[in-house]
Amino acid sequence: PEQEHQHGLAVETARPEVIRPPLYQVVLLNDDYTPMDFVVEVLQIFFGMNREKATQVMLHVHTRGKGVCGVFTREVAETKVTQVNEFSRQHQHPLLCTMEKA
Ligand code: TYC
Repeated sequence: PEQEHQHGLAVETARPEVIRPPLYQVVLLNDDYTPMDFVVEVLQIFFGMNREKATQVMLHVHTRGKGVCGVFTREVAETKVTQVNEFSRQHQHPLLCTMEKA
């Protein structure tokens, strides 16, 4: 009852509905073998980061064990994870990318 009618009756007012899809964090995991330069490349290629930002995120993952590369809808996040993991395997690196509900 957001609006009172002149005759005292409560009238429901329709409001435009905003539907927010569930979001997922794409997460990069640290390992002991993947070269730092390769991780920086991955972050630039697949997450559109510049070299400076990619280096920051790589160092965060290196020191903290994992880090968020970006937040996306489910299908986009799934595609990023698959692309990063396939790219890493193609280059014989064990780098792992996963997703978590935000
Ligand atoms: N720990 C790796 C090294 O010392 C670098 C690295 C950073 C690996 C981030 C994975 O997601 C990663 N070469």
